[in-house]
Amino acid sequence: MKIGIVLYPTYGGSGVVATELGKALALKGHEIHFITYSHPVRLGAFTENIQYHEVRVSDYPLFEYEPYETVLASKMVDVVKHEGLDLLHVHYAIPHASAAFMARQILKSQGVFVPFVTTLHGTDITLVGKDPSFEPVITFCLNESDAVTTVSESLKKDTYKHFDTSKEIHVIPNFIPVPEEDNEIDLEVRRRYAKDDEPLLCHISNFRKVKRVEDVMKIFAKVHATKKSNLLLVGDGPERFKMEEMCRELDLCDHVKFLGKIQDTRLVLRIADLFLLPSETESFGLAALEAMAVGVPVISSNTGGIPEVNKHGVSGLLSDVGDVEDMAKNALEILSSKESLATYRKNAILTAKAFDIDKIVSEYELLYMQVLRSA
Ligand code: GMT
Repeated sequence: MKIGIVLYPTYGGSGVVATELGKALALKGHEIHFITYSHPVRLGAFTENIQYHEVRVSDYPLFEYEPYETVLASKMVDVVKHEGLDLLHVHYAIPHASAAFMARQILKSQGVFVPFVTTLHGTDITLVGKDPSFEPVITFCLNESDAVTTVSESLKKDTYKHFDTSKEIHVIPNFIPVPEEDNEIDLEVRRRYAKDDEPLLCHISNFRKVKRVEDVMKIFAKVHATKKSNLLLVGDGPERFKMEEMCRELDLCDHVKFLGKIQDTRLVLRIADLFLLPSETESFGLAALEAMAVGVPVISSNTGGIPEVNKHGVSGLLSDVGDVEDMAKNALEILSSKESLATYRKNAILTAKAFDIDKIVSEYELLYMQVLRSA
């Protein structure tokens, strides 16, 4: 198939999933065309079966706001026509699904039919989508999509709750390549951040409010007060400055490192003992799955789609949102002995295997074929 994938190219989970999906489909022989405004961070360069089409918005002085959606729709029309695409797959409802609708209508008027699949990732529905000013556009786009997918059962429920749609929603979860090689910890790298007998905790996110990064620091402070530990913080975003202040106020800076944005987060995860994800809401929690895949148990909140990924007492432990006391207690429980940590590590990998890339990518292929058959 020739597939156009429309995505946000930045560090967010939706962009990561869309890029990894495209790369996996390209490996299976499909021709993939990424359409977005800058080179997707996870794309890499010069890969067989992959082309990247940049959407460029001109900063004409008349425009106070650049009309990205319009330029994106025009780019989709162009790529579908000239590359002969069979299907468009848009990740994130706004503005990708509405631009896809417009592109499909323009192409129809020219005698070309191209269906589009919309994948909802979470914040497009749970945060942005709940802003009433977006509601009519999102509802319309869901109803007009040729197929809609969500990344968890929880997000599917939220979508039906917040939007007036009876459209069938297919749940296709996030995925991960689970490495076959053993997850031996690189002690030399680990020793840069922790002594051998000190636990190394880790959090990776875009430091937005929804991630409750202040809870990460609070949990860490409590764990550290009982058992000398260290914390690695990966990523950047609006809450980072506050976190740096908090770290100084709590006098934890000797044990906390802000690493900033790192492209291959597996390198950090592979030296960690625990992953912290205390989010306010999370449609899936790809970061938790990435940790589990390399054998890092997860201390998380029990909100949204997280319980579908992090299994309580198996791959980690879950608590109510904001209950940092319980999360710290849980962290100490997993770290209480080498045997306990080793069991959680092993079970985290086994749990992650249910989300193996090969299985999930086939689910998308089946859906594409179904859409093309009924088009
Ligand atoms: O919250 C983020 O990290 C970014 C956001 C996005 O849309 O890029 O992530 C959402 O999509 C991911 C991929 O499907 C999910 O794993 C995340 O749980 C989801 N984030 C939220 O729901 C807050």
